[in-house]
Amino acid sequence: MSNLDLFTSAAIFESIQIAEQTWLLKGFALSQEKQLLQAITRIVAEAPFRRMQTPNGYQTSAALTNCGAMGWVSDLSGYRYLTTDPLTQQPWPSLPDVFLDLAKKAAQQAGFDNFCPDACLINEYLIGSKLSLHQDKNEKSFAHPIVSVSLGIPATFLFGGHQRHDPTQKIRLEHGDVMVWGGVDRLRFHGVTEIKQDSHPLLGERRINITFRKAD
Ligand code: MD3
Ligand code: FE
Repeated sequence: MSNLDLFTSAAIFESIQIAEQTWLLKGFALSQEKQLLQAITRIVAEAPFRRMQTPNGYQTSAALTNCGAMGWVSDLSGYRYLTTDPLTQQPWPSLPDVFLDLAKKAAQQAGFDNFCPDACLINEYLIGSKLSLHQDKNEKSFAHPIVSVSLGIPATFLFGGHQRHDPTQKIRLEHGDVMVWGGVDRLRFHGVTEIKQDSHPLLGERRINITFRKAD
């Protein structure tokens, strides 16, 4: 399929291969920005952004929420996926069609067919927020890829290796960018450096990252 006709005939993006099974799809989500932000507004009305306690007694730097069947949570006892929001005891808001559609198309574009995410973590970074180097390994199987969508002000993403102290590559993630990684790259260490002062016309002084996973 050409890069021109995934959403509308106007959608144009560049695919940059970062590693063997890691792709940066520049601007892939741009044509859906309004629908994505509308969906986030609805989700956050039901399940607000909140910082979470970490197992070592700190708080996450970013505020977060979830939609979909499984939601990623952190507290003093560890990290895990839950089917309900600990704040409300209610199921997480459902995964909007525009989210699922985008995640599937991005995965397919990067060579992962039939991606069927059941978890969608939404991170809200304010100026100064960061995410330390880590691996995503709370999912039952690492056979599925992960898709991440960046919105709002830019971030510097740290892309590492399979050991914490392996060298990292810095990648700028901008509004509308989508990253997809899986296979041999699924367990790479990664993080986000401190978000610098900036403002985005639609989101203000914020970055929102949406991460799709198959958790169960
Ligand atoms: C990992 N979020 O929530 S995802 C997370 O921007 C998380 O909010 C980040 O890491 C965020 O767990 C980054 C982007 C990403 C992109 C490519 C990767 C993570 C990757 C390639 C390999 C491993
Ligand atoms: Fe991660």
